[in-house]
Amino acid sequence: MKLYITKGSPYARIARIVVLEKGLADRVEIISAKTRQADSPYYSVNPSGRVPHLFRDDGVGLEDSALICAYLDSLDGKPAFGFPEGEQGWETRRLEALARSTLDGLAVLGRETFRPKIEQSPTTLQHEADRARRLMDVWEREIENPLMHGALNLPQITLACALGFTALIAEFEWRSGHPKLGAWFDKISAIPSVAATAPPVRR
Ligand SMILES: N[C@@H](CCC(=O)N[C@@H](CS)C(=O)NCC(=O)O)C(=O)O
Repeated sequence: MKLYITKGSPYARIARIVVLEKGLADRVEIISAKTRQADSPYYSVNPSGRVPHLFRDDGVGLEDSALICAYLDSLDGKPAFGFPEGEQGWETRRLEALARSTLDGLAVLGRETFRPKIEQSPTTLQHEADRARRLMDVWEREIENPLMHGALNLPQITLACALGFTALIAEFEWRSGHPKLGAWFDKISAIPSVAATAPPVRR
């Protein structure tokens, strides 16, 4: 299988963590794609131009981190990153959706800050920074949920990738006022699959 990524993409990082956690590193070739570039050869692999994209052994291409993770997780017949039945399952889904919402907002904020200053929208920057700050306050409470601790799951991976992505956004600082979230992030960042996929530091 081939997994197309960029080193800085938090969505691709979610899939890369699952590759490592499921012991699939020998079966999945990681390929760096050129995204957001006119006429990139990557568009012939994935016309949407987005990462992650998984090319399965049977030639079928899958887009979207959640779908790719579900597929990779299913391969050994022992899914570890699905959603349990009942109340626990709804709680896991709720946290995963909240983490994904946080990531979606930070992805927009990051994308805006990476543009040349002259092209940046102050309105978008303000809107997304405000959203992200509100969500950091929510997570400072939610991080005490038992599901955010213990066996690694999709809410934890998604939130780790969202917070990890902020290392690329110089303008956004979230640690002050969020000591529990900061401590949680430091701990999860030390897990080998999370540490091995950290985004490159932006200079
Ligand atoms: N919902 C998708 C989002 C993927 C996504 O937005 N990826 C970004 C990188 S973080 C991308 O490939 N952007 C390239 C582009 O917009 O052309 C997922 O979960 O995989």
